[in-house]
Amino acid sequence: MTHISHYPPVCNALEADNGALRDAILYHLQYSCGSTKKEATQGELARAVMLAVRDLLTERMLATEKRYQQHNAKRLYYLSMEFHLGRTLGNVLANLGLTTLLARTMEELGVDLEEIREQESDGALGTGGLARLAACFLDSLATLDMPGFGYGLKYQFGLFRQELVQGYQKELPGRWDTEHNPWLISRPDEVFAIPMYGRVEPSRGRNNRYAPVWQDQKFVLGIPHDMPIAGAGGKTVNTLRLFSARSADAFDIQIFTANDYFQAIRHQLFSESVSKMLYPSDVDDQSLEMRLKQEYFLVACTIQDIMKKYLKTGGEISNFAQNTAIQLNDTNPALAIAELMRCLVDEHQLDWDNSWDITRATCAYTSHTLVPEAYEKWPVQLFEKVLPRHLQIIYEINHRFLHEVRLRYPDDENAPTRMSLIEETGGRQLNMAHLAIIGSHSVNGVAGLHSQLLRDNVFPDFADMFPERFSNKTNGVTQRRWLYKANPPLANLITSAIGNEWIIRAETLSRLDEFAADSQFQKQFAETRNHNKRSLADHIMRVTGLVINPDSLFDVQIKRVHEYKRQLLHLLYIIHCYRAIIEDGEPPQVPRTHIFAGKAAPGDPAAKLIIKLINNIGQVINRDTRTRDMLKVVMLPDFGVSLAEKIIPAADLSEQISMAGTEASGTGNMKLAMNGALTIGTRDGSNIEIMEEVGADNFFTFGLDADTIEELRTENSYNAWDYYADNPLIRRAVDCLDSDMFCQEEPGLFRDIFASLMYEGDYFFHLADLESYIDTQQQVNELYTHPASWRKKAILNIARSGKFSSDRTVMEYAETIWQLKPVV
Ligand code: Z16
Repeated sequence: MTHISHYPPVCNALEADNGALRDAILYHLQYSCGSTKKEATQGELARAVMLAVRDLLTERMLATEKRYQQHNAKRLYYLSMEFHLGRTLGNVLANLGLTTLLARTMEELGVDLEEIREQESDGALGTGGLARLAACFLDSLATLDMPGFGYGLKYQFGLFRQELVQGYQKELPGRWDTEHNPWLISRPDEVFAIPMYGRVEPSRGRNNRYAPVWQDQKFVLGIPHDMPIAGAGGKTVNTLRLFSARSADAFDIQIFTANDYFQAIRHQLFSESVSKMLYPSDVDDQSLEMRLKQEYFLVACTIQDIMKKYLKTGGEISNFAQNTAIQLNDTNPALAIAELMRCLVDEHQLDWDNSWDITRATCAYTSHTLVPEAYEKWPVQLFEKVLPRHLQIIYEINHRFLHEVRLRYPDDENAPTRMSLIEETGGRQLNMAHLAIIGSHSVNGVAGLHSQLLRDNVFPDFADMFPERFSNKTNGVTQRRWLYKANPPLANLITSAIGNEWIIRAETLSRLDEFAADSQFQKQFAETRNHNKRSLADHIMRVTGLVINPDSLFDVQIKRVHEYKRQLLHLLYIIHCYRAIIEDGEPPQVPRTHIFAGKAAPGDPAAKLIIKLINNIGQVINRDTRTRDMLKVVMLPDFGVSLAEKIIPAADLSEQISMAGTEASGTGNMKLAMNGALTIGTRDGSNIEIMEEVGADNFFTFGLDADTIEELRTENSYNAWDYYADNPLIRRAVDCLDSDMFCQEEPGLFRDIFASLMYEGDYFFHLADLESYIDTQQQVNELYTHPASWRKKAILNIARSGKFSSDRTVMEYAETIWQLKPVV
């Protein structure tokens, strides 16, 4: 099914002459770092290594571009405000097949490669799954030899680094060095000038054509920086292009010297703030304006860049859509639709209808959420101030669209109000999802259930009017980072059993099916797991000082902390177990270590309090001698790609317990299943599909389904007190939050959580699902006491996880949305 033919990698040529890599490293140590082998710091060595590896990528990147031009290939631009790359070195080495060679080279140089790799910090230009998905897609696109390019922003400060201070989340600047990042190739000569603010003058242009002129703008300059993205085998190297903002004045000596010097510097600060940091969206007006500028900046730089490249290679505007696909990652880059219209109508003097056809044929939109607040809306007033011309264009789009709506639904007088781009209730606002749907030829969700809910509940009017636009593309993750690179012991075992084809064809993992019950294979599988669990135990010891039992069941919940993901449900279960031990003298059947990791949004006090609760429960339980080796609770700080790569290979149980109907897809669930963890999960997001693939026997599911919850909600018939009254075990667990059992030093600290459950309607149905969850956890314990049965199911999870490769996802997008073909 996949198109890749060249694995193992082409650059094994280097093997023949391993002096070349060493020489390149020494060269960069001297000429790029200005150092010597004797004097070099670890940081300089790491930089020299990365630059030497980058040279290999640069050659391939240029060759790839040449190949694309020769084929006049259609290109995909993946627009995203966020990309979560993690570390790059290990991934490049894995994809190029250079890990062993570099290890040997470093040994010759007397340097520990592991230490070098630890020098690199995570490229965390994003918050959650959406950002990591984008990075997985880039890996798959390159592996599939497809001309697909990421477009994003080079934030000076990406996602914050998380520390835990007295159990509270503390936010610190991230460590990814964007100024001197060895992977990035800066291109200051390809600068783009981006207009903002100003006003629009109606005027008559050529041929007496109405030609509005946007003038008196402020300009911000966009500078591209390219990150090479190497696919498996290393034949194709695409790029992720990140823009940074610069002041226009800095380039204009005139302004700088003639006018007020300090005024000029102030303007510089104003401009550069555009890519300063990943602005949170849930915030005050000033940040809102920054966020709008930032989203526009990405979109405008990208469209200019695409156009310039397209015209330079001889493309005709009328064929633009045949040669270009733009994928909008959530609503953040939806402004691309208005900007492309502006570019075609204002700058290329194309007529409206043609421009609109081109725009729609080019753009496609992915929604990643069911959380209503995540759908962006811009106050019209703010929008008009920053982007006056775009507002006009959006009015015109809306005017024409509502005309169609009236023709189509003559008897439904509210249809135009419901579907308008401009919401009139609660202050006038632009609805960016509506713009994204109207201006695209494709709208997709990220898992089967999610796509269905989008059609039925979120955008029913649009699904009725444009049924052919809506589709599903279930997410996937790259097995190269998440299994091959993250879990070498297991990867080697798999390869020894079924060969290495799975690295580029994940569906061949199914060959493992026949090994699932094989006692020899099971034994080897158990060894890899033990090894990984011991490494994680060591890491936990180093980071937290806590000694955990590596033979206990590792029960893992790692993801953003948010009420809908229900870390609280997991905690209520832990409290339940704790009280069973200390009050009922009932030790659990199997010892467990509960491992949490995740960040809360800085502006989300409820999520932050949950983090504190995890830590406090850990404090109390871990030091209570009555629980001894049976129960431990760990929270590891600073969740991100690198930490996930440590935890996932060691996980026995994967917690995917969001309230059904809230998690669009989830992708951590896929990574964990692919590494042989069993899932305990609700029927939500892609859990449903994982269960279908691996088989209900090999998956623990519990809780109410999305339909039932929706029903209870509309009927208003759910009452947490019923569950509290009916089940003394539930009451005993929940009551702890009203008491000071876990907050002796800060009495009353968790009463708000109790109140949200008991007095504020338990919006996420914790109590409704708790009993079913506890019962299912009991089945987990049961199974864990039968290691052979457990291992068999774990191996079957790996064997049947092929569907969840992002290679499959990307091929689906390529075939049905982008019309994108491999170029070899
Ligand atoms: C995000 O990470 C996601 C959705 C969203 O609107 C914004 C952000 Cl930052 C996540 C979804 O929550 C998750 O279910 C999904 O798997 C992921 O996007 C990738 O599609």
